[in-house]
Amino acid sequence: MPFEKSEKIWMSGKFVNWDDANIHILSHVIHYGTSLFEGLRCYKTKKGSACFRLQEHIDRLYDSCKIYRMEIPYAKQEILDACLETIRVNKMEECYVRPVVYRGYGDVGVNPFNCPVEVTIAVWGWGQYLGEGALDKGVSVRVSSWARMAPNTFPALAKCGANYMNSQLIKMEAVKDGYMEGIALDVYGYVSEGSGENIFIVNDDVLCTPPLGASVLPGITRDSIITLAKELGYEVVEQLIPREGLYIADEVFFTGSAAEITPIGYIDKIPVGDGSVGTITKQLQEEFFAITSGEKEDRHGWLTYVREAIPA
Ligand code: PPE
Repeated sequence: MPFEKSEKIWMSGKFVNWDDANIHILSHVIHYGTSLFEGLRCYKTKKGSACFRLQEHIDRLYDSCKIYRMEIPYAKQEILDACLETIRVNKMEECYVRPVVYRGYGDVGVNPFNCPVEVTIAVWGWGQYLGEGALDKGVSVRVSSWARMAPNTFPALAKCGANYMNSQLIKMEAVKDGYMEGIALDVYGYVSEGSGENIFIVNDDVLCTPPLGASVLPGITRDSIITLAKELGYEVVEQLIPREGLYIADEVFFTGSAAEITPIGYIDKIPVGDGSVGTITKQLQEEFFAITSGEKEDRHGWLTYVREAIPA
């Protein structure tokens, strides 16, 4: 999935040119994976550009940092405003927003406490995360031979850069084998999540997604889909899913800020249903995009306008 550069990146309070947004090679983050980050989308709506669930993403960023004993040297509102300002400065109508908090240059060795906590925010144009056409046609995936991290090792509730070494193993294996993505199981063999997405299965009109204890990121899109599905009258359960449950589900789909609602057509070459996009998946996709595009009322207050919302 190609991306489109923007002009300026916010680095610790200042805008610098995209090509000059550098850090010291001895920054703690380079050696030990000390970064906590977020990713969210800003959508073009009829009332102007708006970020989807910006507040919740910033809240999760602070939670991730709390787990790793990192104090962000800015108030939440300052980071939130800086995200909006970065979109405005880059004149983006629609983009992906990536705030990152990391330990910079100060000391060597594992102990992070003498390395400063730095914050940066970049925005770029990003198309469909799992390939052109993924949202309409669905993707073919494999169950990974790599497990997601075990409880009490790498905290799954923290969106830490280091966790993405595990994600990379899952992704690389899938790509090398000709799949768009991998589904990881947890260390007990239950379904966990994709390398960068949460997962849902649908059976007899009931949605099921792994609970937070199954080494998943507490996805904000996951939460949005749980809310929307319940509003549409579906039952939603958070339950452990055995691997084989994937093969016999009526529908399976991924959720994520980047992946949005991506249907899964095949798992290990076995068709999900008949391999085409499921009706409930489609219905949830439509509901989700009706809100992100501003076509339907933002009844949950999920949109933060980049500028003043244009009155209807
Ligand atoms: N699990 C993982 C491991 C994950 O990385 C993401 C988001 C999710 C679940 C879904 O969370 P949420 O975005 O809050 O619904 N992955 C981000 C990074 C993707 C990347 O390649 O970078 C994203 O979707 O922005």
